[in-house]
Amino acid sequence: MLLVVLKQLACHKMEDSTEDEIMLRSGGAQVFPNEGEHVITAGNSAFMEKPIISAGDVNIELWEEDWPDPDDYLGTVTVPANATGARTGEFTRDEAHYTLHYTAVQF
Ligand SMILES: [Ca+2]
Ligand SMILES: [Ca+2]
Repeated sequence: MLLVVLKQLACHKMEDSTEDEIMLRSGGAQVFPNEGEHVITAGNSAFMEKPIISAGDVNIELWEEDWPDPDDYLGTVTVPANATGARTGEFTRDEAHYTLHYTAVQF
C-alpha cells in the first residue's frame, strides 16, 4: 500500500491576475483545503499535512475557482503506486505554475 502525505503547494505563477483561489482534489473528493478554497499569490506557499492512502497510483488535481465562469483545471500530478521518499510534481496548465511537495511511503 502507498501512503502519500501532501506537504506544500508552492505558487510560482498564478492563473488569475491578482490572486488564485485553489483546491486540490483526488479521487473525486477535495483534499485541500478541507472546505472552500485557499487564496494564494505568486511567490507564496500553502502548507498542509494531508495523508492519502491508496493501493494504486494517486492522481492529484489542482483547480482554481472562478465565478460565475467555470473553475480552471490547472493539471494533475500522478504519484506512482511504487513511489517512495520526498518528491515533487508540477501543475502547469492555463499558463499557471505550481509545485506540489509530498512524501510517499510503502507499507
Ligand atoms: Ca481563474
Ligand atoms: Ca479565480
